[in-house]
Amino acid sequence: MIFRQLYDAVSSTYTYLLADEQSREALIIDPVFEQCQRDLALLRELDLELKLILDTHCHADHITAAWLLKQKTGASIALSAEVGAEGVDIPLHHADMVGVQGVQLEVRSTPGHTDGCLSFVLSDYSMVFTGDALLIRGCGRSDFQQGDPARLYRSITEQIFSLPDDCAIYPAHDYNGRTRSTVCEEKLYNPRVGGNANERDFVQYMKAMQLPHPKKIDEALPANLRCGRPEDGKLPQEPDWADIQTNFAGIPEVGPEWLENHLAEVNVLDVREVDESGLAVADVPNLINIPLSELRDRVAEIPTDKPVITLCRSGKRSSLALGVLKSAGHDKVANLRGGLLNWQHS
Ligand SMILES: N[C@@H](CCC(=O)N[C@@H](CS)C(=O)NCC(=O)O)C(=O)O
Ligand SMILES: [Fe+2]
Repeated sequence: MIFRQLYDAVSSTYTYLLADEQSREALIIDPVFEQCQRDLALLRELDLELKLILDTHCHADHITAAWLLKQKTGASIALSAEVGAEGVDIPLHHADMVGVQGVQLEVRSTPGHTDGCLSFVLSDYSMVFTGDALLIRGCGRSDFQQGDPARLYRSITEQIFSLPDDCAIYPAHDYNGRTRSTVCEEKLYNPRVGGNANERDFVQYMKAMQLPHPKKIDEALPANLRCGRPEDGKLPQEPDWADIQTNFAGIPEVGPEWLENHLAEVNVLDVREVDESGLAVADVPNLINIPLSELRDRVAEIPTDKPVITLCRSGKRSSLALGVLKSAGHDKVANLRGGLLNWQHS
């Protein structure tokens, strides 16, 4: 199985990508709206087809990318039926099996943080995605959104601690950079529910906690009840001056075909050194040659009348030039994917 744990630093959310090596079908758990492009880039680069989008619950601290990813890929959205959200394709219930070809998850109802919290257990019981029911050495709060500490205690002890000791725990958040735990570890060391804690100990602990409400709660809850569809139903704005694909490294790129067809509308910045021979770019209008090593000092020479496409031999160095251009105030910039090696200019 292909497995990736992705992180959104703004909301401290983990997003998980699971896919089958043979069928190339993928599912994603708890995607974040603002990270949609990142997730699409990874799917593209790993040659995977997104078929299923799951949320562990109706999040209070960030907006899900479920709707947005569905618009981009056609994948189905699965969420607890309990949430009653609009736009769900597969309403989930306790004990359901859900997944894609080669990756199946058992659905376990684990309420207490919210009513509709689910944990997803990989069919071989090697991994569990606990959402906010159980966090690493912590757990989701139970002071709003139908939170109920006694219910949460039972969810954790009955539905998660009943899994094999070596089952790996992957939560929806970690606020300290911890990435995974195991059932055994949390049974022993979770400071709220581990060791010999009983339900009463746990409930008293949870009731004594005082946390500020999540900063984005007023925006996130209504949006997540629409699976992340914006109120106006419009897709977020993307650059319209070029056919840009941002890769998983975060670099905005255009393909050689797009460049060939739009040469008159852009300035082309070749950042190769003067002594580099071969791969000449003849007859390119608006061509500027500034070696990367001189770019910081000479960036003012680049006209600001048009977007800038950067290039070099392989398209690697030229991607670094984008940052220099942006710092100098150029906002429409992109790299030529694969560089001159990938461009047969005619
Ligand atoms: N500072 C964060 C707080 C987020 C928060 O409250 N997270 C919930 C999950 S939706 C939680 O249960 N946190 C547990 C904790 O902070 O111990 C924010 O403003 O978004
Ligand atoms: Fe949550």
